Parts: sequence; structure tokens; C-alpha cells
Amino acid sequence: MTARIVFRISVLVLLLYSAVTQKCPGGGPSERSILGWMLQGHVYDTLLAERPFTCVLKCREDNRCQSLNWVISLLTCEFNNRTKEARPEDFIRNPDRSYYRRDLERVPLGSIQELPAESCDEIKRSEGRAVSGKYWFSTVKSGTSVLAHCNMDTNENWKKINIDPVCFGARDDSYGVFKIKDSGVIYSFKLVYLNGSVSCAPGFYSYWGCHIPSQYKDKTLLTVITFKNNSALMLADYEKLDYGHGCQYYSYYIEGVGVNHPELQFNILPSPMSVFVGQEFHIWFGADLKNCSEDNNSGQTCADVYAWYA
Ligand SMILES: [Ca+2]
Ligand SMILES: [Ca+2]
Repeated sequence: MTARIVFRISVLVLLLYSAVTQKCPGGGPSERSILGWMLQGHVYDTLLAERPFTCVLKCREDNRCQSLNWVISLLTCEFNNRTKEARPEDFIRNPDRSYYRRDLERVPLGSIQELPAESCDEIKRSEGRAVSGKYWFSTVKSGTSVLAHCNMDTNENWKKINIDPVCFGARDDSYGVFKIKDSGVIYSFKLVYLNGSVSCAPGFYSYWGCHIPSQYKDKTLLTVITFKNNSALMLADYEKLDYGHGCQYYSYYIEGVGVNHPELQFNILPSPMSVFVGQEFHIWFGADLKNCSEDNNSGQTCADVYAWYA
């Protein structure tokens, strides 16, 4: 008698448990379809199906699947590698579609190589909250998925390196110095402008370069990071030709960065660089590094230094 009651209670508890877990996978709220809406621009695959539930099951089998659009008139589903939370700007009305967020075992964005994120901020939006650490990104090197560090408190992949501002002048080997605080692997550097300016000739002041197009063409940036031995890190496509002044070496162009841009974000290094605690780097004005036409140069730029750690 007692055994039969215990058995009945166990069955009841099991049924209740399965009902709860089906409604609330992972303890979170269940995702119902949102009729008349779709996520645009993130479709990685499609499938002909007679009913949306077939698509929901298929979505659960693919790590990339974050959500899907059901196309009512075509009996087709579009699998998305993003959710509407990650890309609210792409969530739009569409009378012929319904949107479903993946209900079970959705893989967090950026947590696996097949599902790289575009930024730390995107991960935070997608997952609601996220801890600082390593995630996969598609934006470090085009065409490949690369592991990189996210500081979720600052929403950035960048770690600040200096404490006091790092300042560099334009003549007399007045380079700036910074030293690495954390060992690791670095993809790139950026300098964030604080104050001052440098000039390559009287009247030609700027934060990072020399705006004399006749001399430098479009390669007017001249701020260079070097090792302690003053050999330059390959953080930009440096000019190799000399147009007669001898100054063009170490001048360069970076898309979207002018000589007075508040952030000088360099290119990704050709291969990631290991650094150690205390390792010294220098920041040079290119003309000063080349000892080229220094006499009429002047000024000083101060900046914060950030590194993108793997
Ligand atoms: Ca010099
Ligand atoms: Ca000069």
C-alpha cells in the first residue's frame, strides 16, 4: 500500500518536473514565437519544412543556431546565428514571418569557435550578462575566428598599460616609454589622446602626424611604437619609398584615423606577440626616429596606451 503511494507520488513529481523543465529550459523563461517579426541579416542556412517545430528541432542540432525566422508563405525556415537581443537594430516587422529564439541549449555568443562575436558589447547584449574572460571574435582577423580577452566592466578588449601619461616629442630623440604590466599575447595597441600636439614644420601641429600632403601624400600618420632597441613594431603599413626628403619612412595611413583623431588604433600585428612583465616599448614621432628634418620640429603629445590581449 505504502509502496504504491510512493510510486504514484514519484510519477507525479516526475511529470511535474518534466513539465517545468520543458517550459523553462535552464531555469529561464520559455521563448514563444513572435508573429509578424523577423531578424534580418544573420541567416546562415534555410530549410523547407511543413511546420515550424521541425525547424525548432533542427535548430537545436546546430551550435550556430541562435534563433530562426519561419517564412509562412514559403514553408521555409531561416536559421540565424544571432538573437534579437544581440542585434536589436535588425529585429524588424515582417507580416510573412515569425521569429523564434532557440529554446534549449543555446550556445552563448562568442563561447565557441563556430560562433564568433563581433565585440564584447555584442556578447553582453546577447547574453544579458557576461563575465570578463576569453571569447571568440570574427573581427580580430578577417576570415578567421580568434580568441581574445574581454573586459566586461569596460566593454572592451583593451587593457590599459600605462599609469602616468606617456608623452613623446618631435625632435632630439624625445621618445615616450611604457612598460608591460601583464605578461601575455598581444594582437595590437592603441593610443588614446590626452593632450598636447607635435609639429613637423612651423605651423603644422597635430596629435599623431604631419599633415603636409605634398610631402606625405595620404600617409600622414607618424606616431610609431618600437621595441626597446627602437625597431618598429609592424602595426601599420609603413611607407618604404623615399620621395626625396628622407622623412617618409614610418609614415603611414590607417583607415578612419586622421592626424587629430582622439584614438590612434593600430592594425593587428602580422602575428600575435608574446610580452613579459617589465618589457619596455617606445613611442616615437617618425621624423625624430629617422632623424629627419628635426630642427624645425616642436611640441609634445601625451597619450594613454592600451593593448589588445589574446
Ligand atoms: Ca632624432
Ligand atoms: Ca621638420
